[in-house]
Amino acid sequence: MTATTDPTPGALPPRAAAASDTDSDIPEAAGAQQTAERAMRRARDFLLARQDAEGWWKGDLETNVSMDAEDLLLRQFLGIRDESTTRAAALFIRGEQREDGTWATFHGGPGELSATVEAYVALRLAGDPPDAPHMARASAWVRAHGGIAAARVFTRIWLALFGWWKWEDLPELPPELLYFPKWFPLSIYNFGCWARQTIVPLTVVSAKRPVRPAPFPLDELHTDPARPNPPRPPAPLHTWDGLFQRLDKVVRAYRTVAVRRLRRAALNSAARWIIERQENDGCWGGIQPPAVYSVIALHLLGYDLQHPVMRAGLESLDRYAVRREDGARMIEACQSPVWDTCLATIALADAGVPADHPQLVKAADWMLGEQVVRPGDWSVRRPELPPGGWAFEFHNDNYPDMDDTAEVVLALRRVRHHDPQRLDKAVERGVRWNLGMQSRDGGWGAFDVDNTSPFPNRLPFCDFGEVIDPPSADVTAHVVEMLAVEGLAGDPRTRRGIDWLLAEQEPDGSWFGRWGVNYIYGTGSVVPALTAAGMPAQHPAIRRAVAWLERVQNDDGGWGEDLRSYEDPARWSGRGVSTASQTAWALMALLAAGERESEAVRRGVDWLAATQREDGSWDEPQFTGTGFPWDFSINYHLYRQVFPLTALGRYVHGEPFAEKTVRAAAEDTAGTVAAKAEGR
Ligand code: R03
Repeated sequence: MTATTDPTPGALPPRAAAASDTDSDIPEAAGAQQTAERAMRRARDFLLARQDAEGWWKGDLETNVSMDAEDLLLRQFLGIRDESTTRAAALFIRGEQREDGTWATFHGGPGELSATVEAYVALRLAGDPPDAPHMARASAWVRAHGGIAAARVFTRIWLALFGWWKWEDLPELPPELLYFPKWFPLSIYNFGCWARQTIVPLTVVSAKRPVRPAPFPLDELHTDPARPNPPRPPAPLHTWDGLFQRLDKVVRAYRTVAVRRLRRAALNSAARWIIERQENDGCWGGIQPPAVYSVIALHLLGYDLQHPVMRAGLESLDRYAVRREDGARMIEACQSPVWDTCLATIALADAGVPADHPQLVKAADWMLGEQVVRPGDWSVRRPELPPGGWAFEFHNDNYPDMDDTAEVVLALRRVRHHDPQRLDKAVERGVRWNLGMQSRDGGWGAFDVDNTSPFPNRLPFCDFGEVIDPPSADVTAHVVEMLAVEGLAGDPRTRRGIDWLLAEQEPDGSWFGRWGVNYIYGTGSVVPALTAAGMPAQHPAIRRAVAWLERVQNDDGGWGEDLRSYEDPARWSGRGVSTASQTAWALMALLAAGERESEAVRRGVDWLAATQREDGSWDEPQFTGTGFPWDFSINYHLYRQVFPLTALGRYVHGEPFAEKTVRAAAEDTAGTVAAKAEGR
């Protein structure tokens, strides 16, 4: 990443520029305002210096070693694993192992069986001997925790590819699934888009059941090598699990008699479905798992590695690799340029960077070029809706999402662009798309409408992560905030979104965080949305949220929430070591709720200022992003920068769109919001 333009503090509005720009001018007993301004300026300059010349920002998207292990297993399967890639990946994987021999899926988390199995196998591919102390510790731990048999389905699929697990002991996933009509309970369009894109190629793998020669035995990961695939106890027939287990048996029986022509046609349909969805850069959906399985599936269907589809697919996989300073190679689950760029733009604007600053204009130009202007899978449920959303990644035209669309619109509105008509038109299309993607219940999911079927979760195959995409409080809040800023606070659709949010509030006053950890993220998203829509700070829902945030503030003045809040909310909701991004989310909610002069806000701002590094950034080893609650966590490396900058900026300069928000309340002629405020 390179800096394009030097930051121009001289061009800042009077309020920020009036403050001293050199640290030495600040007296010892600097007030909270000055402390915040100094921290804000340093954070702003750090961020400005990290914009790519093309206009985007992108922080590393750190997840866990399953990504790296599966990348090596894929290369092994295709016969293209090379020494230098293996060595660099192994360096990363070894560095992530903990004292007890395990790997976790987030910083400070407990050892996780499937990740540990996969990482162990990857290190064996790299040549680490099973009796080396670090390897022996890992395999002993795996055996003590149920061995391979207790690992998730995805892990056992990877092992089955090399004969380390039996295909017969995996759930069936027939390619005929593609023929289910879109109204059918198990239609692929009832799965979340990430699951859909993964399941379609896996139906091919499941039908072909390929086994490549194992490069070594793996007895040490079985609890009993003589009985490597112990049967799982069946669930009672009258339960959903029991029913779906029987269904699996039926599909298994069908496998032996599968109508040949039907099966061949289904496999061809799967290939076509996959190839139609390959992006311009060769990837699938901008995320790693579908790309990995699509390459395997097409290979099994006879596409050789030189075929253009395969070449592009493999090249796209290389782009998920990040080189670390020590030469280690880390695989990203996906890349976040659109998300990082809109959040950075908002943060810089909050920090007082002028709307016509060349770097903001450049960011806006880049975002405008990223708008998705063609239909994708979402149009299966909304065939009449014109396109106009934004996706999270560089290339993902099939799967724009409502979260990115809302935040990009909010970001574009903070920039004074030289072609305002172009910007207005893009915003208009984005708004229309988001409005058209509202779910029946009034909320918004991330990628699809009404993706709420209870059936996908029942499949024995689906034992990892989320497989549906129902509305969430964080996405709904971002959309509501955007609609309010667009002057649509009084629109009945916005109202239904607000009602949905109010109904979702937890008894303790917080909101659940689906895509960020956790109740602090949910609450930090919802409160600013409600106030932007004109809800007075005195509204009981907002008072309860404020009280909750004040109650969970740490003694050091910051906020933090451990990922265990997803497993054990009673103990961990709102609790954990203070982090920069979570402290910022809490502050964003409190500031929106009119708490600027409160003790809680002052202490939070002080915490941010005191923990800031010399270079204007923050350390944040904790994972504060969520891929799937508990199962898959993300450390977005720019979260530690953009959210504190927004919080400090709003502390120093006030809320964005403050006049608009007041107007939204005044124009609320129907009196809905005011009526709610009085508890009617
Ligand atoms: C922050 C808000 C923006 N937001 C989108 C953010 C998405 C980022 C994560 C995408 O990465 C993925 C990783 C995955 N893994 N496994 C799966 C997967 C999906 C996405 C997965 C899990 C179950 C099935 C299929 C795939 Br079934 C590691 C809205």
